[in-house]
Order: sequence, then C-alpha cells, then structure tokens
Amino acid sequence: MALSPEEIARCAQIVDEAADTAELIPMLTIERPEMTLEEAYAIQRASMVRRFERGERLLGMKMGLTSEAKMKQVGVHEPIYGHLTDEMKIEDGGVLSRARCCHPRSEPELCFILARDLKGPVTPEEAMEAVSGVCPALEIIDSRYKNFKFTLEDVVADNASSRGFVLGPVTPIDGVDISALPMKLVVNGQTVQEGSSAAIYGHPAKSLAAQANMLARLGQHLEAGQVVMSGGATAAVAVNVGDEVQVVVEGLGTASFRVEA
Ligand code: 0L1
Ligand code: MG
Repeated sequence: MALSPEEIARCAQIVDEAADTAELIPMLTIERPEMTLEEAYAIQRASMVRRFERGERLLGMKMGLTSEAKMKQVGVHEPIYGHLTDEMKIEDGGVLSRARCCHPRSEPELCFILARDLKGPVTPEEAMEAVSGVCPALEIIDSRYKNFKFTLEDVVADNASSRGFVLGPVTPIDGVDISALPMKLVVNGQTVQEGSSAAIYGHPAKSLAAQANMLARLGQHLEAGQVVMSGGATAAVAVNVGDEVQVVVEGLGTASFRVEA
C-alpha cells in the first residue's frame, strides 16, 4: 500500500463530506495517481465507518458496473461494489431530494433479499441458496466527482457512486426464473431504457456470487436480512426535479420514486 493510513482517512473524509453536502470534488487520483484498487476499497470502508459513527445502519451492498452498457458508459472493464445504508433508502413511491445530490442518475436493477448469511467462495447456484426473495429496484447513482468522470479507483473510493435505492414488492425466489426478465426504465410515462436481467453480469446470480466472493477475499460476508443490488440492466439516465421514475420488471412488478427540489 502506497497511501499512508492518514491519507486513507483524509480521502475518506473528502468523499464522505462531498456525499453529505452534495459538493463536487476533483478526482482523488489527480493528487494520488499511485492509488491502488485495494486502497480505494480501504477509503470506501473508512468513509462508511464515518457514516456508521453518525448513526447510519448498513442495509446491504450494491454491485456496480455489471453490465456491458455500464462498463462502456464509464469506460472501465470490471465490476465493483459499494455499501448501502438506511440513509440511502427511499420507500417505493417516495421522494429523492435533488438538493442532496450532485448530478443524479437512475438505473433499473433487481435486488436480492438474503434469508441466510452468505459467505464466499460460492458459485452462483450456491449464492442463490441464501436468497429468499427478489424485487424490482431502482438505484440512484451520483458520483461526487466533477463531470461524473473518474478512474476505477476514484469511483470505488466514492462508494461506487451510491446515493439511493428503491425496492419494489418482494417475490419469493422459488419458482422465479430471473435469468432473462424484460426490464425497463420509465421516466414521466416514457420508456427511456429497455433491457433484460441477462445484462446484469450475464445472470443476476453471477453478480450476487461475485459480491460474496469479493467480500470473502477480505474475510467478510453478507448477512441474513441484508439486500444486494445486483447491478444496472441498462445504462443510467439523468433525473431532474419533477421527474417520476419507474422500473418495470416483467413478472416481478414495479418500483418508483419522484424527484423534488
Ligand atoms: O451502480 C453502478 O453500476 C454505478 C457504479 C459506479 C459508476 C457510475 O457512477 O456510473
Ligand atoms: Mg447500480
């Protein structure tokens, strides 16, 4: 590790304060070009500790950059993950406060609900044994970096751009084939993105297993009751004040939020 513990803590403070105040920051790697992916995750974890010290609770994890569309959109080549807290959760039909965001975008996802602890290494099939239900979901991503531009290390340090998430009705996982569900993102009644759950890392179960396996490398695991956002099925779309944003997943239902000032 090239960055000192003090520098990790300083970077965590920078990204945490930027997320808290919705103020744009320059990429951390401009001044720290030597930052490794491992250090970026250390910064992410340290920024989460700051949130937990303010009273936020961990609700689960999110996989990011799991689709070809997303990798292309941000110009990187491997999935990443971030943490989800109760401060980020928006009830289905609820409100995203634009004032709490820098430049929010939303994307349609599937979210898994875990009934059991999930420890990697696991195969996708083994990972699914820990799942009790799945729901249509919307993620709101909001990079704290200027112009939504970053390196892989920058975006990992910034908690994979997490800003919010909305969960729709939960369907028991037994008997649901999630391999290729048609999904769409609807804004103000217009379909703005269409895709398939197959675009989520080839299969959403692969994304869940990858999450468990990445955590396992750090000696960590997912816990019963946690949620795992599996990743966007399409490119993300900018959302603005007044927008009504909805995900529609064939066979699973819908979830929505609206954007207010
Ligand atoms: O959830 C995602 O796939 C986004 C990960 C971070 C990249 C971005 O901000 O677009
Ligand atoms: Mg996402």
